[in-house]
Amino acid sequence: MITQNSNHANAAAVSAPDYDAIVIGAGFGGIYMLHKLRDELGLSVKGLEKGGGIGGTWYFNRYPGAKSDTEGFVYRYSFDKDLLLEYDWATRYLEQSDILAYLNHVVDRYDLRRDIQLNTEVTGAMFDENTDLWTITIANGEQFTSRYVVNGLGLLARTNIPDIPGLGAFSGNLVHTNAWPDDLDITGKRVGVIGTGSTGTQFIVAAAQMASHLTVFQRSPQYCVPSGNGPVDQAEVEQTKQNFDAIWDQVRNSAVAFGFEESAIEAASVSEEQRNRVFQENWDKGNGFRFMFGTFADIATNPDANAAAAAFIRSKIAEIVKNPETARKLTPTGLYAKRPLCNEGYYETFNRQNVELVSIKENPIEEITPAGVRTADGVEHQLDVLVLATGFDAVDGNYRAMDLRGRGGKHINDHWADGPTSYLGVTKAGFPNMFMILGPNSPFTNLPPSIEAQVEWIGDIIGAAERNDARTVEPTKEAEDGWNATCNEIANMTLFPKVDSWIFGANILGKKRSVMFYMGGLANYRAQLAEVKNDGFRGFEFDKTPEPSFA
Ligand code: FAD
Ligand code: NA7
Repeated sequence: MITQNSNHANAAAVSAPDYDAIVIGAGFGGIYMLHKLRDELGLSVKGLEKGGGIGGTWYFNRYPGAKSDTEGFVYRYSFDKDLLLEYDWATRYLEQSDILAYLNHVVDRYDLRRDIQLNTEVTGAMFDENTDLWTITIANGEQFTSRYVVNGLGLLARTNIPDIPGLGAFSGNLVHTNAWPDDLDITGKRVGVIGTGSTGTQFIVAAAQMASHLTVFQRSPQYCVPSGNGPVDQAEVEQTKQNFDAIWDQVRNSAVAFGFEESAIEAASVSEEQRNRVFQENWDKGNGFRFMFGTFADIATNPDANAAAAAFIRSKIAEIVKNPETARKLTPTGLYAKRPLCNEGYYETFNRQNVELVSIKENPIEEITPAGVRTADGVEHQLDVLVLATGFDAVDGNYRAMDLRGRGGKHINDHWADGPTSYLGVTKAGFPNMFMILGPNSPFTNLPPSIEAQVEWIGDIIGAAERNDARTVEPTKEAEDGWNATCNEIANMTLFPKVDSWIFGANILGKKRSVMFYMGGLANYRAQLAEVKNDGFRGFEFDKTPEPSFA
């Protein structure tokens, strides 16, 4: 609803802003946002990116084995049919280098590079209530002003370095997977890895084939299913391209947006034999999200259905892993309710002679020494390279790292003392003209389709503000509270909150556990966005007080 806000500050003469909009981050989100605002809305836009290249996740995560675990045909943009049709793929899953090349292609195709400033970390963003402008401060102290700011900071982009005694003492190469140096070759080296999440499991499979010896320091065992990766021939690529309209229609109207039909059948509605047949079929097809959401409708919500899926995976571990003690350590016992993983031969990797598994729950790491890792049993595991696959301060990590202040100079940390919140995952009360791509309580899906939904909606609301000469647009606190209540309610209907993982911020020491995703699925999310827009942007206030006279 467009309203007059009588509390507006004065209409003093101020300098014209440097840009209409500043977009922070040049990953999937920031790239499309820049294109949308500059080329479709005609705004002057500056992109600021911390990294030395574009690509976000796919610029930084260059560890051996890094790839998408969404199938390649839906791990891409769909907003431009020509772009969709002109870019091929050769494997079922895209390697990091493929995705980085694709994103560079997109940036060049729309001539975006000239408006992206690389090697530029934003350290502060402050809203000035007198001018209704944002002041963006970068690491060298330089400042830019803009009317709008869009944060495409990434939800898995703030590195989590664990606090392990002696970490700084290691004399070999210590590296986090999110900052893998191009010149680090682990071939023939003694490698240790801490962490067995999505990243760690990918790395382990690849590194085992390169390292002379690989020591895996596992805190929690993982449920992992095959990915079914392999080559895709050109005929299949062409056929998929011909079906793109239907494919993207299905993706946008699905829950997890992974390009397969989600099951509508409850696990208990079929016999145990039928259930295991369905699990086996999906195990053979491959893909973690398919196994969790394509087998039965209630794996993520019903403890019995979940237990059946977990038992099936456990039986596979027992079948695959030859050493019973290694199999025992690798076997999870709890709920199957972290982000579902898939890989090419994860459990098989532990049958290799050069791979050793250390369960650090049973035999904790005492300290990192110059030569390697010393565990409680007194063994010093000698290493040339120690890899931290310890994940991310997910979702709000990069927001809190900035000096981000909205109305009244109030810091984002003060707004988010009880955990990060938003309205619709894209806006925040008290932060006028500020938008977020994959902000807190955004959909839990294959992410490019959710990113597209958000970028397009942010474009719509900025377009509405521009057409109505609104100087500011921001959500009400009530609207934000309502959205967060919805997200809490939906998350609590699932089993995910019952397990510690980054999805709820449980992986970071001292971080308050909270709901950080909308788990109602992409179709419902898109419907919510459309409804809010069609209802005159319900829950938003547009401030139309007169413009200051720009000097
Ligand atoms: P990012 O790609 O994270 O980009 C954010 C950018 O913002 C970064 O370049 C960062 O440097 C920049 N930035 C942050 N703060 C600042 C600042 N203060 N100043 C300047 N720049 C800043 N998702 C899937 O859907 N499917 C997958 O298979 C999948 N696989 C993944 C595998 C790995 C190893 C990782 C880490 C993530 C994976 N993801 C996957 C999630 C992935 O992050 C998203 O799919 C997508 O790439 C996010 O794009 P983005 O633009 O939102 O964020
Ligand atoms: P995750 O999924 O958070 O995994 C991190 C792993 O590191 C996990 O196995 C953790 O064990 C382990 N970890 C974290 N801190 C420690 C310490 N202090 N000591 C030992 N082990 C530790 O991050 P990923 O990068 O794998 O994946 C994140 C997302 O990125 C993923 O879902 C994809 O979307 C891409 P834990 O399980 O907490 O016991």
